[in-house]
Amino acid sequence: MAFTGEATKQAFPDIPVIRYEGPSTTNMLAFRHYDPDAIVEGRPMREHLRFAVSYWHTFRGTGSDPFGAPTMVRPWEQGGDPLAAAISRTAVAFEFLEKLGIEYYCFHDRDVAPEGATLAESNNYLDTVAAELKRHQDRTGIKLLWGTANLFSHPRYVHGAATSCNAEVFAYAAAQVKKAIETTRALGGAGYVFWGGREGYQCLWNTDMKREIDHLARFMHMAVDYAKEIGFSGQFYFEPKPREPTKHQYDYDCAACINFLRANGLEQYVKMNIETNHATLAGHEMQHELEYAGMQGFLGSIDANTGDTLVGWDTDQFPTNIYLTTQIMYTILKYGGLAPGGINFDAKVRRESFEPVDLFHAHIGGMDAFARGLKIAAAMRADGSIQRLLEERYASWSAPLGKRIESGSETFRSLEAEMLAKGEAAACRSGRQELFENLLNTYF
Ligand code: XLS
Ligand code: NI
Ligand code: NI
Repeated sequence: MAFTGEATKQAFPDIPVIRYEGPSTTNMLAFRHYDPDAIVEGRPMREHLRFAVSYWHTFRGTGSDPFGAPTMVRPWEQGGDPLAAAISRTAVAFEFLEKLGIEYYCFHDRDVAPEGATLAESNNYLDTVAAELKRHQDRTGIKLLWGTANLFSHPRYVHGAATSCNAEVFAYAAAQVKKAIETTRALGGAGYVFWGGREGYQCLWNTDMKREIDHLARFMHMAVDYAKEIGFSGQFYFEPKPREPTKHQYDYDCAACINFLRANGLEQYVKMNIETNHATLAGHEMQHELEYAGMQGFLGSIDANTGDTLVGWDTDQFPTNIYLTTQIMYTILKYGGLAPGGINFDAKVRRESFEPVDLFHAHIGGMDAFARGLKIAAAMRADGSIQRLLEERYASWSAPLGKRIESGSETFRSLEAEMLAKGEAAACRSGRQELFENLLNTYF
C-alpha cells in the first residue's frame, strides 16, 4: 500500500511508510517478519492476519490512569470545537494506517464522533464524521473490520445499558446501537461487536440477575432483527470480559457467552470476539478461549493484546510474546482462519510511551510478533510432529472399542461386560508434557 498523503500537513512527518526489510535489518521502523504478500499455507500473510487498528486506544487514548493525568503528546490535538477536531483526526488516523500498511480499523461510535447534547445531535455528529471516514476509505482502500457502540462512558450507563434497571436507559442504548449498526453498514463494515462494558453487577443483593440477562438477550435479538431489516450482512460478535469495570460481567468468558447465545437462540447469528487480556482476567489462557470457541464453530475475531503478569488490570498492552502469538496462530490455522474477522490491536501504548513514534513501534512489534507466530505455526503444521504425538496419545479411541463408544454403539451394560471380562483397563501411558513443550521450542 502506498501512502497517498492527502493531508497537507502530515501528523507524522518524520515517519516513512513502514516496509518489510527482513530479519537482518537494523531499522526499527521496518518489519522483520510481516511481509504482507509472502505466501504461508497458500495464502498471503495479509489475508491470514487481517490486522486492524483500534481507533479508541490509538487515536483517543490519553494515557490517564486512576492515579494520574493524561500524558500523551499528540500535536494534532489542538482542542477547540470537538466536531472539527474529530474530523481532522480522521486524516491522522488514515495517515497512520497507510504508513503501516494496515488495511482495517475498528471504532466505537463515541470515539470517532463526540457525544452531543441530545441523541439527535449525537447522531448528526456521527453522520458527519462517518462521511469523512467513508471518504478516506474510498481514497485509500482501507476498510472497517467492525464497529461498536460505547455503552459505558456516559453517566446514563451507570447501571449498565441493556442490563440497566432503568428501562429508558435500555431504550436509549437500543437507539444508540441502531445508529451504530447503520453507520457500520454505511461504511461497509465486515462486523459488529457487542461488548457492553457495564453489563454485570457490583452487588448481587440489588440485582435481579435473571431479568438482566433476559434483557441482554432481548437486546441482541433486536439488533439481529434490525440488521436483517436494513440488510446489514456483517458478522455479529460477542466479546467476553469477566470483570472490570463491574466485579462480575455476564459475558465472563467464551463458555458463559456461548451458553448465553445458545440458551437464547442467538447461536446462528453471533460468534466470539476473543481478547487475550480478557481471557487471562477470566483465569484462562488465550489458547484455551480460542480452542473452546473454535471447536464449537464460534471463533470469529480476536482483540490482540496482552496483560502484565504482575498487574491485575486489563492493561491492554501490545503483544510481543512470540510464544503467545504462535499459540494464537496455530489455533486460528487449525480452525480455518478468521475471515471475515481479523486481528484487531485492542491495545494501548503505555502511559510512559507518550510520543507519536511509540504508536508506530507498538504496532510494528505487534504485527511482527503475529507474523512470526504465523510462520512458526505453519512450520509446526507442515512438519506435523506435535499433531502425530497428539494422535498417538488418543490412539485407543481409533481402536475398535474407542470407535464403538464414539459412534454410540456401546452402553453402560456392554462396557461393564467388557471390563468384567478384562478385569482391569489397559495401562495408561505418559502424557509427555515436557516432550510436547520441548518439541514446540524446536520451531522457534
Ligand atoms: C474493553 C473492550 C473493548 C471492546 C470493544 O475492555 O476490549 O475495547 O473491544 O468495545
Ligand atoms: Ni476488546
Ligand atoms: Ni481489554
